[in-house]
Amino acid sequence: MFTGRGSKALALICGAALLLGLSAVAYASGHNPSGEEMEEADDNIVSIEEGGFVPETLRVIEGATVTWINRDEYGHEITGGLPGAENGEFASDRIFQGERFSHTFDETGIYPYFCRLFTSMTGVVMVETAEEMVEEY
Ligand SMILES: [Cu+2]
Repeated sequence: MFTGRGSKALALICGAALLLGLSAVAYASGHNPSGEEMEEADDNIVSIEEGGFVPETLRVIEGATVTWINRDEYGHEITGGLPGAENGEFASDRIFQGERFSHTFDETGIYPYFCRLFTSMTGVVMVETAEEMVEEY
């Protein structure tokens, strides 16, 4: 909604910038605050709040199911890939306030995603082996 179809080139540039910044972001947000919200103690949750994904970068172990919960007042559509370059890895229908969407990541890798409705909304799921997860601590 913020980025029209005509802004494809800009979106691609933003996508490239996203990839470049990816590793830095990943390390910066590798530790999720936990324990404060007992209701959602599961680590494999991305909250949609105020037009953004929280956390923007989520690290999970291969085989994990990630669930996005829409705590925003607007509907959103989770879409694998970068804005302007959907990759078909996963895609939700429109999820409205209070609804959720889940996807299971069976293979390790870096999975960028964005919101098809508000393409400035981007996030990343990093799927790692148990060994890789341990190495960071
Ligand atoms: Cu959205």
